[in-house]
Amino acid sequence: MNQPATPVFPAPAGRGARAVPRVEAVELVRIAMPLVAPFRTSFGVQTERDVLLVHLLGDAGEGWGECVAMQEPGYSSEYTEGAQQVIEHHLLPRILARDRVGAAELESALAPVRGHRMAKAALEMAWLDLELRAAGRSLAAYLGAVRSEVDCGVSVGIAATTQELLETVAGYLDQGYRRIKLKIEPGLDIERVRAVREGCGPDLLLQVDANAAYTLDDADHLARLDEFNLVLIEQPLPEEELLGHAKLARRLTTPICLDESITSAAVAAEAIEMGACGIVNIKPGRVGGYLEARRVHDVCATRGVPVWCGGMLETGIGRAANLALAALPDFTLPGDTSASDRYFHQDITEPFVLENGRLRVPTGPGLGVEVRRDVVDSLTTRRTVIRRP
Ligand code: OSB
Ligand code: MG
Repeated sequence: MNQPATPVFPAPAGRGARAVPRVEAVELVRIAMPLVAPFRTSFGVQTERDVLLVHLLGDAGEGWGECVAMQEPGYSSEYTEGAQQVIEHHLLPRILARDRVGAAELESALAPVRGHRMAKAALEMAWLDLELRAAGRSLAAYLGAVRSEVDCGVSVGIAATTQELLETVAGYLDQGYRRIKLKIEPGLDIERVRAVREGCGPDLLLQVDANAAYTLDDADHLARLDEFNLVLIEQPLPEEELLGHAKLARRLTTPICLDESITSAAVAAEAIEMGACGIVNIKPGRVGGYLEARRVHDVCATRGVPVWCGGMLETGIGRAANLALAALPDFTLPGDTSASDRYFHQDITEPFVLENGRLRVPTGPGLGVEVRRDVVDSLTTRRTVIRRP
């Protein structure tokens, strides 16, 4: 930890041909993980995560990755079954046709396939884990982490009643979460936010996430949120509407943070230049992987735009990697990196436990977590093995 950030991405080991492990087979494991409570957003209700895991079996050990796509294409156009299809039929064939492909070479190898960033990111995560484990190096050190623990917030779904929302928020604050994010949608916004602000006091770090549920015609309505001194409003308008966000930003005092819209470092640079956002939520799956996420971080840091680490209801695998990323210098706001028990009764790695409102950044080789194979097996709904041709 506390290593200087590396300016470019070197091969993790860099000593001879053995530095890059050879992948002999890829196991795609689909698991069904029940959530501790239904999670309602403006795009739907989730009661269970349908997760695609990528397990690499190499000549020098194993590697695990997690695909953050949801079962339904409601957050973005990607979804679990589609990601599995594109991984099996379009992405893996391009990699397994080669002898040894390093994690840093994946992006160029997969560039002929447009989009499908969550699918690509899942492979990159597994490749980084495999390679960094073999090299005895942590993902946090590789990415340039500067802290050993990160401040945690929690994303609170749309509740059935205001009373229920207040109880849920109070429970999270008791656990020590340092920031509350409320999911909102038209009609369940102003009064919900008012109730939480009045119930929790002026010092609570409070923000909202609309998941693209509004239009620019709602500008006057959204300006009513300004009186609540929110840290930010996340993704009020549809993904493609960068100019719309820039226009909206001029009508609000609450800073706009983009999530869905930020699909790459290049888009982040454009959005910032247009004035579409003053804060960026970084999700590695959404931008195609941890290396691109690091570039988004760098683009924002250079332009004085704070970032925070978003979440996609990840298992311990993706959570471990997100914590490594959140340890980079420009992650100055608490993220949606909550403890395992906020999502699942039983995680598939050692659980992440909140300590004084923070989670520890894993320091072990690779992602730094051990996958509990017995738990994975007990949750498995489908298993596909792809061997090199
Ligand atoms: O928009 O940030 C979002 C969960 C699934 C899909 C999109 C989002 C979210 C969350 C929860 O807000 C983040 C988390 O706790 O993992
Ligand atoms: Mg969001």
